[in-house]
Amino acid sequence: MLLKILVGFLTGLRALAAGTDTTQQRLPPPPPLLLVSFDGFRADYLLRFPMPNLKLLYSQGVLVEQLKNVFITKTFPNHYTLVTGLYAESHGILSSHMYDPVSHKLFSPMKDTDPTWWSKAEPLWLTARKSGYKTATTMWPGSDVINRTATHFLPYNPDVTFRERLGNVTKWMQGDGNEQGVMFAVLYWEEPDRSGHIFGPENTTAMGKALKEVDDNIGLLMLELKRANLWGRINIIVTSDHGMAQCSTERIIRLDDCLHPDNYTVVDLSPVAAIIPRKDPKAIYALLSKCHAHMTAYLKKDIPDRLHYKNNKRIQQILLIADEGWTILQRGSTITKLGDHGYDNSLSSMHPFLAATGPSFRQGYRISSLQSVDIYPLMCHLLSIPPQPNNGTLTQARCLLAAETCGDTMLVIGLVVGAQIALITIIVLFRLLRRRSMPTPRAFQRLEVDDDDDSPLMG
Ligand SMILES: *[C@@H]1O[C@H](CO)[C@@H](O)[C@H](O)[C@H]1NC(C)=O
Ligand SMILES: *[C@@H]1O[C@H](CO)[C@@H](O)[C@H](O)[C@H]1NC(C)=O
Ligand SMILES: *[C@@H]1O[C@H](CO)[C@@H](O)[C@H](O)[C@H]1NC(C)=O
Ligand SMILES: *[C@@H]1O[C@H](CO)[C@@H](O)[C@H](O)[C@H]1NC(C)=O
Ligand SMILES: CC(=O)N[C@H]1CO[C@H](CO)[C@@H](O)[C@@H]1O
Ligand SMILES: [Zn+2]
Repeated sequence: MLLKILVGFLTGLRALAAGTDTTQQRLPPPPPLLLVSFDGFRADYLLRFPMPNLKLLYSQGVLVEQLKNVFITKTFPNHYTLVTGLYAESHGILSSHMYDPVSHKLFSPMKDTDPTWWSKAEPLWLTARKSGYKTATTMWPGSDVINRTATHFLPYNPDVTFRERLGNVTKWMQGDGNEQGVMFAVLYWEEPDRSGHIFGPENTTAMGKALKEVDDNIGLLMLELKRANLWGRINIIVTSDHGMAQCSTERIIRLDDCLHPDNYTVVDLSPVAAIIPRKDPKAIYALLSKCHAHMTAYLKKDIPDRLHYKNNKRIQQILLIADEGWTILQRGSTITKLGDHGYDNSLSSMHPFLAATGPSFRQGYRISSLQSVDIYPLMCHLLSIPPQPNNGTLTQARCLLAAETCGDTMLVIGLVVGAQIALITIIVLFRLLRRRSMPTPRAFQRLEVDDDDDSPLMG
């Protein structure tokens, strides 16, 4: 603990020193940054499927095996977190379906361009623009919001192929004689989320096919960046918004079994339901909280702090959270997908991964986990842009960078060395004691046993 505090203190001092450095010298512009999201890329797909191109990419860079994302583990909240560093309650995009009790507006993925939904936070493509950089977006959730767009953008259209999105991004990053290249670009692709929902993550045949296509697209990305002479000159982060859990017709929660649907309005249904009670909220909550063993009901004020999903007017009075793999249904409807996400963000099935490569990253380095809110301060650091207020830190993400000596590595080395010194000291002491205490048979016996136990550790 003490060591950790000391390391933290030293890191802080170093950051301070670095801060004063930059104000004194005029540094060359940083390498441009490309952030790519393959929607719904569950972390363990990397272990289950070959992915040769992705492996080639991170063998020349870094890998974060699991990214702890934010609740709720849905597409819109998590994509906005990646570019703002904020929990959903703070950036205001709480789900893919929302109701705002003040403006009485409804939000859905097909009705998302009204800026009032997004204005609680500023995505990095806007902040970077304000810092004088050119920016570009292709289909990222929230990227075609009125008055909040990047320098260049493609409006959302699922029919535009990956190759076309990539072609546009590359062109914008390259620039030409008249136009300076963009400094920060984001690229979004709908797979493997789409296949994960239809077939379920456990369908190895179907997911193998979808992930082969994703990996081919990563190969295309590497080729295209090489062709454009950007590979090796720009930083690239490849990540995702959330994972995917297997659903089943055998894991259904029917709200109608507990309460007549006339008693409440549903804003969002599964796997996390946002409920507005029509009448007596206490009575309706009481019925819903006893409804099913695999569903937890919360009154807004009782939503656990660890979810960071409470302090926002767009969170409704009652929240229902289904257990992993369970589906909440209403009005006699049936299950339509074999895979879903949105569940508790402490579940590893909900976590995506992160891979990165480029001049600023270490080579052949991996860490087991990182918070997704930490990616935003990392990207600001890479671009030398002052971050907006956010919920992330650079403490752990710093370890991924080539120019950094990592506090955590030093801590681990320190602990290992410390433990070895302690072990050797104890063994030497026991040996000494054993010699001195020969006359007492009982102590001798006990020490014999201890000595045997120690020997494997010595070897
Ligand atoms: C966009 O910005 C313009 C100019 O500032 C403003 O007049 C307009 O109302 C804005 N549109 C929306 C939808 O906020
Ligand atoms: C950019 O995207 C459009 C579709 O929106 C496509 O028609 C065009 O070919 C793309 N440009 C490049 C250079 O790939
Ligand atoms: C897996 O998906 C394939 C389609 O790729 C389908 O034919 C097959 O029935 C699915 N298997 C299971 C167990 O659902
Ligand atoms: C997250 O960051 C925002 C902006 O700084 C802040 O208002 C909020 O309190 C933070 N949340 C937590 C849980 O620290
Ligand atoms: C608890 C509660 O308010 N239940 C009501 C739900 O709606 C049905 C039908 O409108 C009423 O009969 C219940 O009293
Ligand atoms: Zn998604």
